[in-house]
Amino acid sequence: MTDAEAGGGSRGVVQAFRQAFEGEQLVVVSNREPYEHRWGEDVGEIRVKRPAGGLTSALDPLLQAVGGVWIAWGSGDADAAVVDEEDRVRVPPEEESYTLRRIWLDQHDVNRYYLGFANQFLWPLCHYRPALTRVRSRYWERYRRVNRRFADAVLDETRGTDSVVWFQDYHLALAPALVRARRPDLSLAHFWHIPWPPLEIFEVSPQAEDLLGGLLANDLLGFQLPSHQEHFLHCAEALLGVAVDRGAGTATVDDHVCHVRSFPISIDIDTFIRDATASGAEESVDRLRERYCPPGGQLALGVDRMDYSKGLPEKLKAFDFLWERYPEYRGRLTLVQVGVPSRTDIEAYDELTQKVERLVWEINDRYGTAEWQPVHLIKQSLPADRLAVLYRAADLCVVASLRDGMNLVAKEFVASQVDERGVLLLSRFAGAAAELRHAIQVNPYDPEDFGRLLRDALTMPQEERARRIGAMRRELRSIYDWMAEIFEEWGGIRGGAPLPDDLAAAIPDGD
Ligand code: GDG
Repeated sequence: MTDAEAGGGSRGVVQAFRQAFEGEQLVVVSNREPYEHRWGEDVGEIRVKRPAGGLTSALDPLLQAVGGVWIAWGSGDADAAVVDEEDRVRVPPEEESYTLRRIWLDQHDVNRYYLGFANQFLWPLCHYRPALTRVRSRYWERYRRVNRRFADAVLDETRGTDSVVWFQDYHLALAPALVRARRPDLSLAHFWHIPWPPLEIFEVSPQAEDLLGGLLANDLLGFQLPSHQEHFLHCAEALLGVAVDRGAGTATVDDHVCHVRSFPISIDIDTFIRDATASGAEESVDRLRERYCPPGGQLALGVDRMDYSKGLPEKLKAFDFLWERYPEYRGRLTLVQVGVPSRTDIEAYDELTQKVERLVWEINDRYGTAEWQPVHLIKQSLPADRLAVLYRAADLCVVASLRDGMNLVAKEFVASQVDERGVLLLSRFAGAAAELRHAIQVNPYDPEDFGRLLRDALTMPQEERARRIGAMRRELRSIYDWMAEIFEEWGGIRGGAPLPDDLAAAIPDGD
């Protein structure tokens, strides 16, 4: 990729979609919605909050171009005020081009389906942390019920139409089977954004069979990496006894074939380059470096949700080791760590935040001086354009995930490094490590080696920095390539046989 080439990415996706599914309605199903309506400060004023995440903002232009329906949780406080009697609203507000169908969650749903089963069971399990899972029958019961609600909305929105349905992520593992049981003619695909763990971890799940059955109802099931794909096939084979063909990447239950593939997700490269080079960006880079970077020194950057999968304490311990073992970096290297608060109602996240704050305080107390503060912890979400400038300004970007499906931060840093002088230190346990081969790979569990690799990065000559980051920038693929690839694959295998009775029966009824 070159800066000039990056552009108009969504056009190719629209084409890929039309080629695969001409004349069919696209239905996207995700937990989070692309537009949120919120009450403003003036009486009766309603504001629209725009797509925030990378995937949401990449899918939105596709839906705008091809029309269709997006089904998601109506999480905004004014969402209910703008929908029609079918819970639908046309979006985007200024140029209505597709339908957003909202699902309502009450406080119990949020606590048990979202914070409970999805984020205190599936999330830790899929990040290889079974000890952090919390098994509660009320979580599971509500997860089933909410999945049933999403499935019912899909059935509503596809009635009398030829549609293809694309589910996103771990919140919706049961919905595909619930849909297929009633509409075997629909073509279903699902992308699982987080890792799929090995059998020895997944089998901890009391609901292993139901979860597998739910996902096997898809025609196409996508994971980030071949290893996640293999783990899933192994689980399906061992726990459900389904016929698996590894060469073909399929799991067959009677006459239904689920194609299991890997599609490493990426970012909208164009947007990051645009923000990193916008007018005033260079001045912002200078200001940021002046503020955080000691004169003649270097600036290290971390950007993570405050999540135990991201290895924040491990990262801090590696910096601690560096400043302790190589005192010449005291006063010459500053770490700016953006730690966006996340899932704050969950105890494990609260504990992590406290641990990170304590470590930062200790490090700053140990090495800080009147003129220099070693670590700046920014506990808030920054505007996206500011993030791109920060990526551009950094000498090092450090990703220490203990386990990560992909890690988009690593790719965003690479894209935003338009001056090609930054070094990426990337955990070997992040999915992105498979593609970003020119990063310095680190093992976050080994703080001493990690610390030494930080020092290697700090002493790396500019020529080598440019060679590494330049190679990664050229190889970086965009999220639009990822989507186009999924549509091509999906179009190639489309068609659906009825879900076998035993698999349909394995899925418990919701309400
Ligand atoms: C899951 C999987 C997979 C962070 N701080 C700010 C901000 N961010 C944005 C980043 C990036 C996103 O959040 C984080 O994405 P990651 O990929 O790093 O991690 P998860 O949130 O855990 O995502 C992961 C991903 O799904 C996609 O499939 O890669 O493995 O865990 O885009 O830029 N954005 C803004 N301000 C911030 O302060 N605007």
